[in-house]
Amino acid sequence: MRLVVDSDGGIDDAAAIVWLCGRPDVEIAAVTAVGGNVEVRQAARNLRIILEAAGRPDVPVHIGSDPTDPAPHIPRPTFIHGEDGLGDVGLPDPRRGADADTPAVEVLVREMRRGASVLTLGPMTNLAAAVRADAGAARSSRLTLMGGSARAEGNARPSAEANVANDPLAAATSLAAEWATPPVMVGLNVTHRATLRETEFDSLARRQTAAAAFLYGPLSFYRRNAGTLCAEGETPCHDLLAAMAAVRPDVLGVEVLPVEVDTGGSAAWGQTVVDLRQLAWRRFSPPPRPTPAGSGPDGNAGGTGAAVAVGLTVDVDYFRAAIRQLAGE
Ligand SMILES: [Ca+2]
Repeated sequence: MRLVVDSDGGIDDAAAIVWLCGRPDVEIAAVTAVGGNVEVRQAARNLRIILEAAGRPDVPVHIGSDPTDPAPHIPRPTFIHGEDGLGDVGLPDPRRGADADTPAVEVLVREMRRGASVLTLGPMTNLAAAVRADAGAARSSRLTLMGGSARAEGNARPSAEANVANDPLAAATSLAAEWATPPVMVGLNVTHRATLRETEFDSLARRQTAAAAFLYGPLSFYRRNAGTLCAEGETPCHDLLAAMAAVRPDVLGVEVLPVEVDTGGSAAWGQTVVDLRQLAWRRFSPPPRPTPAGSGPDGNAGGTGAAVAVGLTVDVDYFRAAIRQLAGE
């Protein structure tokens, strides 16, 4: 498959991109940088470092934007990704001097038109700009995103995941676009279950492969604080699971459900509101459906969000085995 990866250059982004570079069935057409964990230029620098470490310095990195739409204030997550976005382990500058000239949005539109799939691993600012620039481009493309949650849980805010919380309007715009198939949402409800344990860290620590040697330092930094919302002793690697879902759809069990993003200024600002009621209603024929949004007798919305393939279950064994394989086991 041909893929454009839009990333904010963090530690789990690094794991995702290194894994993708090792897949013979994936052609990475381009990587586009977005601001999120770090400012966009630092994200682009990190992405060049990651691609060089993965043996793919030829993949172009295109600069996009930092989020600009109204969003809740979220401090930079330096306690998760470090000051430099890659765990402050002293990685040398990339050997390749500059980023590619073409802006990220132009590349996204071009590649979507050509039928490439899109994988977003950061705020969806670049993608929303691409959708606004060319509303028809998404029709030829498929989207997998790391973001949101099927349930009201968050990491950047009580009920908002960081990528969506950093630019809720961009997420809403991107999900509502007309894609070839419903976008695949890889949210915290699945990424908090597909985790690295002591066993996977032990595999990486042996540094038997270039991938393990590169990822072990940053992931060890990440491990200190990234797993506070997971089971004890477990560390998520959100973007890696999203990358796997883009290439190996059966790693997730999905249901197509209406999803709306809270783009207002409320306590739930940045939450992905997934209408899980539909799962229960599907047992009935015909399913009971409230009247359109907000007008039902109980005042509840009718589930009028974008149709999204929401990841609800995850093949945790495949995820962990893939990490150990990356580490040469
Ligand atoms: Ca990311």
